[in-house]
Amino acid sequence: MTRLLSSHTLSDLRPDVKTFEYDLGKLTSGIVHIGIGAFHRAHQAVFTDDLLALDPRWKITAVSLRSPDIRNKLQPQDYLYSVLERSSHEDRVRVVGAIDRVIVAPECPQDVIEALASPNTKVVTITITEKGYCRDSSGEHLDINNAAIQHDLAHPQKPQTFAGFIVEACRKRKQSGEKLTIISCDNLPSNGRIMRNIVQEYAQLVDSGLGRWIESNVNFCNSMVDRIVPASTQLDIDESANALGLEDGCIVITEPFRQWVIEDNFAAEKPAWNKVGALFTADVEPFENMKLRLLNGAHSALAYVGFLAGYDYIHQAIGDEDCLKLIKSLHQDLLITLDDVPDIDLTEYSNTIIQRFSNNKVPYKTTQVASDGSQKLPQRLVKPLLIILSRQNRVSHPIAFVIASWCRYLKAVKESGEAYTVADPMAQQLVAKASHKLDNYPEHVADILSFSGICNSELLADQAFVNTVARYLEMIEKKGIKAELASFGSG
Ligand code: CS2
Repeated sequence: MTRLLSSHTLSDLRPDVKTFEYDLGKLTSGIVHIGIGAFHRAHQAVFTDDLLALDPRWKITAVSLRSPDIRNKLQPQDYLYSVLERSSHEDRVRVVGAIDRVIVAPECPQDVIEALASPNTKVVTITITEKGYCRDSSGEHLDINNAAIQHDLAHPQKPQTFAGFIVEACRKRKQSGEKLTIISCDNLPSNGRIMRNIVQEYAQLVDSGLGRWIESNVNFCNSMVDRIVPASTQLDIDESANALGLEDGCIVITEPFRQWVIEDNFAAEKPAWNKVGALFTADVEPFENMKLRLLNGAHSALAYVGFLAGYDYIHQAIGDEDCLKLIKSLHQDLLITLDDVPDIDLTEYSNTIIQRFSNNKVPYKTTQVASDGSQKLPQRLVKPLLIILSRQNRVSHPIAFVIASWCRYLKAVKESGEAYTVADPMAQQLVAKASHKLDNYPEHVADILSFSGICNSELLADQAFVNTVARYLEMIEKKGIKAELASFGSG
């Protein structure tokens, strides 16, 4: 039987597996990461693993805000795991030793507060997904009616949200006077600025003096993160032994590409991630907009359209000529909305994204990208649609087509009649609205879009926009998505 990856079995690794270039015993923790999913393990933890070879002070104390699964798998492996980078011509595998331990927040919330409050912790990184920010409908501020926020206000010593944890930790940091830097790594524009709003607004509700301390002592950095990392499957785990020579219950499969652009706004010490491939810059916004629209916007498009057209994976969807045509036309429109980005040719960037989506060695489920549409679509596609509307006084057809596909997707039934689950914080209500047959398509579309909050009232008052989405939805329902997609752009 294959042995389990751990610090005692490293000598069993296949010779081509890259291992860490530092002494595991000599590392100290300097970072707390909240949200230890596959993305963190393949992204920030890999940058940090490279950095540890140059500077041993930055081992990561990871926190899972919900499930104990990853901790249960990593603990018997001494928190070691592997990252398998796959492209059409090559597989490369490495073992990462950057994680010190994993705290499961619901089991011991005080340990999370202690880790965040520790003077050794200089930097906190977060990947808590769009919905983890607990934003209100403006997308920028705290939703005080959010159930988890209400819980934290009532039980400050047993928080569930990032804001709840960080504010309690800052109460302790205030005593030691230790400054802190928080880096947001979620797919939101100005993610650090939004998190600062959320934390400040929450702190004001709890203790305004503490709020003032946070304002002067905690810095929030925007950051743009990029790497395609599908959720790991049991098959990946079963096959880990082939790549490693050892079994790894936490292996992550990813593409070779990775990018991290971080706002250079640190409160105190700064891990030198720039020495291992990250970019520090004064202004992350152009990078964020580029990535959120050209990559994530196109990803969402392929997720809804591709899924409805019968594709389980993104690489299958982009392999369909008509989907590809739609994505190219979407990219043309999205490019209009972007400013220049330092040292990046945006057309070349768009082409690279199509190649990355085509990587069938890193199969990414359309349903994974399709999740949480109400949280993702505003920044990925609605914002650019608004920019095109104001600059060129026209509705972007590829974006309208994708929004119509999302409305169709929300019905939770395939064209074949087979049912599926829609994952979204508003799933129940959205599915009910999308399934409720209205004869008048424009009214139906306006009903879904206004309830979901993805469009503001000004956009909903734009009849040309609502009618365009409504016409696409009607055609998708009457002709079927494949036929409507085939005729897209020809009329
Ligand atoms: C994807 C992203 O699931 C999704 O919504 O669009 O996770 C995407 O794979 C990453 O942002 C790539 O960096």
